Amino acid sequence: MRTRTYFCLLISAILYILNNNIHAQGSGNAFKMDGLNDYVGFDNNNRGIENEVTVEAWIKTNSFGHHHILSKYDRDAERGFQLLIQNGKACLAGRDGSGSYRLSGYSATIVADNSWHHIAGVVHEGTWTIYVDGKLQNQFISRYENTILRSNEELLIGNYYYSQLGNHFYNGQVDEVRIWKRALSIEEIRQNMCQSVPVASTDLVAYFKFDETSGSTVKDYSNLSIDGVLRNTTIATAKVTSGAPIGDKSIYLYPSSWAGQQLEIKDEYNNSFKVDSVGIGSPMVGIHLYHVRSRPNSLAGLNNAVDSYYGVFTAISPATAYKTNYAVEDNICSASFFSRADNSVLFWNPLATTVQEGKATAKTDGNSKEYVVATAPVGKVNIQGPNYFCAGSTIELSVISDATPIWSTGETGNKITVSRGGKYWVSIQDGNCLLTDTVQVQAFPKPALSLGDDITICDGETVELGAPPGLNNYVWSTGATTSSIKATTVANIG
Ligand SMILES: [Ca+2]
Ligand SMILES: [Ca+2]
Repeated sequence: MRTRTYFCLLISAILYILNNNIHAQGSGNAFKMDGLNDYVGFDNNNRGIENEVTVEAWIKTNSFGHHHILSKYDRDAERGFQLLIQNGKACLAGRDGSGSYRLSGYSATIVADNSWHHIAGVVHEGTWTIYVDGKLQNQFISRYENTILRSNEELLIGNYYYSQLGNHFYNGQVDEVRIWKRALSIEEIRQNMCQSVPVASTDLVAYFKFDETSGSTVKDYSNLSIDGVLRNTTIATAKVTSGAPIGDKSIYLYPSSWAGQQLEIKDEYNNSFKVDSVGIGSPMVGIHLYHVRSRPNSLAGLNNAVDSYYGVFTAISPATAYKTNYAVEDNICSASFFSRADNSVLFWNPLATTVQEGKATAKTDGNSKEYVVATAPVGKVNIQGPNYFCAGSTIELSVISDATPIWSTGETGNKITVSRGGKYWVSIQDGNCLLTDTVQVQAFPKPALSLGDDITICDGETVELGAPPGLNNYVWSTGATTSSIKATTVANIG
């Protein structure tokens, strides 16, 4: 029994470690829908949506069919909205109570290219808009003033069902789906798309991370907490490691000119990760830099454990190239950049890294990627050993170093023996930095010590014996420690 208990504890510990290593970082997991019958169903709660809405999702698909990423659409009541893909292009559609079917129009960008894209649909004051990767793609201005989106139809992710039209299953991966009961501005969409948002964000009425690993319940992280159920598959089957570019914090640029533009994130230790020299790739429109404040889901390929990492997402299409720079608060002596395509790739590849003036730089192609930097900050070298000794004897000076120290005596090695006073220094090449330390060693002359000729005294007589005064310590054969003693008995004192 006891053996079995230990065995179970061991298995639990291993599972705990595996779960902690694999699922908590960056975008975590995503769900892969098979396009045949998989979808997530929710109840028909309207979630407080009235006359405006924002729906957003990260998707990865290569299917050009007619698929619905999300729907909350009551065809009979003629209210609600759908986020869909047709012919590889994204669109927000729905009805607003007017009797007309509204479409934002299809995105110019083909989103079914097997890359991760952020899709956002917004209804605001009767205008239906579709964004891809933070860029406005198409828009329909209805000028209808009484827009009502309220719908008591079930929310579905990965499907739209209507009795007369059947199902429209989504075929591909989906992650980080959010619904807001408010129209987000383009700046808000860009600000939020590459970072997780606080679960208590105002007007956030549905938030699905798809990080579950078992069962069939799909957790709603919004304050409403209206969970869903994965249908016609299991989470164990549907879950994949997500490659969506999502960090804990992100910043972005969508400039009219790229000249001189840069993005910089500083971590809690004031270390800086910077992207600059962004080459212009047509039709690249924006770039996001995100920081994940936890250990990556895999350390394979790295030469060191790291506790955070960074990612770059290039909107719509890659730039031609860009540079990543890393500076720690102290200078860097040596550094290696590593990159991987995204969170779903469990191996890091080294990048050619330059270290100059305490800063590490790697030039990289213009693709979306994740990065870690393994660095060695400027070390310190300290010569250890006494700084004085008696002439005629020797002392040892030493340093602790993995690299080879070079001493002022020309010797190499971690210690030297010194028999003369003077100035000694050591230098150690640590990556790009030369570390040095200096000590001044003093050799004291040996004091002359003599008690003179032997003296004979009679019983009862006393004689004072003295050593030279002013020395640091004295020890007599009697145990006395003063500079002079009074001898009263016959003894061979010195
Ligand atoms: Ca996720
Ligand atoms: Ca299925």
